[in-house]
Amino acid sequence: MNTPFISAENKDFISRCCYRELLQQVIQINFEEFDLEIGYDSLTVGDGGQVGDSRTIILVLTGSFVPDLIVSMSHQMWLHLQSDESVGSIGFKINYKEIDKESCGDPGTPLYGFQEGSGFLNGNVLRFECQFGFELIGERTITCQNNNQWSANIPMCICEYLDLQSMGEYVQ
Ligand SMILES: [Ca+2]
Repeated sequence: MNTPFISAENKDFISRCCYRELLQQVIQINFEEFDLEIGYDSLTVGDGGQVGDSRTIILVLTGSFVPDLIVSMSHQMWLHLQSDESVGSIGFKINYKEIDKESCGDPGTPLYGFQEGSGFLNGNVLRFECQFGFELIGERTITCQNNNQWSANIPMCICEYLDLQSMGEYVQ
């Protein structure tokens, strides 16, 4: 692991501009709630200090399907909410935290499931299993990509009985 060299003369410069980079932290946001009018209202998430800079856009989100979490590559992140003039949206609720650089963060564990893996760093792979009686829907393994995003959302564990019923295949 590389530790940045700090001399007496560059210490002041660092304390003014870059100490977060030295701490090697990036920003992770999690969505607790998200529901925007699909196609008309959107939330743009960007990486860096320049709000709206199209070169730094990570994702544009609309509707109700969102990633489990989004992680920046730098120590700054911007969010830009846009709505049209008609039809309201519930909106969104997020929380954020600082995590180590070159990490995708902990995406969590599915309800009624397990998470196995070596960590959350770039290149690490997580594997998911469901408890007995629950079926895994989605990706069984996900990879922490070099852009600090997981390759997919975590899967869901669905009760097999409920799943069959919801698909209209329940046999009495
Ligand atoms: Ca709207």
